[in-house]
Amino acid sequence: MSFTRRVMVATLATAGLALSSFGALAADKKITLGFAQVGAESEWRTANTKSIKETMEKEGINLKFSDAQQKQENQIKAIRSYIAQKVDVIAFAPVVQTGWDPVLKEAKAAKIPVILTDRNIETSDPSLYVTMIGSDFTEEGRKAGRWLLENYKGDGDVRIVELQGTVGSAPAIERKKGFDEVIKAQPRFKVVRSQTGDFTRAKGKEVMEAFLKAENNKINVLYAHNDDMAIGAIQAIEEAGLKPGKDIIVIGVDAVKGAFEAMAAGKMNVTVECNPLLGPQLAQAARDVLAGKQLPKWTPTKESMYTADQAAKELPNRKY
Ligand code: GZL
Repeated sequence: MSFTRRVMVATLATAGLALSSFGALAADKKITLGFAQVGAESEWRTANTKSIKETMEKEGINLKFSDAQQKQENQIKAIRSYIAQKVDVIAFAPVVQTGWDPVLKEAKAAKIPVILTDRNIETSDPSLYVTMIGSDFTEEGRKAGRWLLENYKGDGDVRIVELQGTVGSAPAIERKKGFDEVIKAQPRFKVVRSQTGDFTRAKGKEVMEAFLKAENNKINVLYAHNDDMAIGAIQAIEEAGLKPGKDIIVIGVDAVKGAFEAMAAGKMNVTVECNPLLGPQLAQAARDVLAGKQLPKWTPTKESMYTADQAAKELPNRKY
């Protein structure tokens, strides 16, 4: 082998060594992830936060965490602080769909990748985030609608009241869309009242009380965009002297423990699962994006649906 060729091979080998040691350094370097959580509004959110915190602890990822009390301005402030702290990756569950472009452009300018968890955003520039790890909320709404059409017992008009999630949030918009899309196939099923309960038990109870008064208790079905609002509404139904799960069919979403307890007590009929245990997928996505891997724009979560007859058996298996 000529001298020149030997020098070239040696140079490449050294460069290769440097690259792999640099690569090795990158792999060993402890990742710092800044997470801006929506709040602590529901059992689902509590389980989501627990999954993220426990996973990052287990995976040796340094987690900076903030709770925005369901306010977008607080999430934006938290993202800005993560940019200033030069974290390796930012993740957040957008409380509402719009208004994120300015702060995400700042993250892009700082060369910090952004991962969405749980909820999606509307943006003019999809390159502002790497992937969204979360559910298909429209399909969750369709599942609720299909269950109702297939299982409702009784003739004539079916008067439905709807407790919507947080105004402007992806789950509220999409769960409504999916449900309406399915029930329009049978016009006797009508949503007579629809209002936000902001995903909380307290608001769910308050709005259900108003629905019962306004409709003079003539309600056949409650469709709640999450179990917490359904559980609050169940209290209102009982205080009105009616039997939840019997006089008024109760449909929820999330499949949290509280829903299984209500179904086992005969007070709720069905819950559509929405998996909050996103920690492992988030840790994997953070590692992948920092290793330069291409990620799909949407990383779907796996989920099912549970009815009252399954509740008692399934309750001990529930992780959240
Ligand atoms: C759904 C999540 C929703 C839950 C609610 O992925 O965004 O927010 O359904 C929670 O319980 O408040």
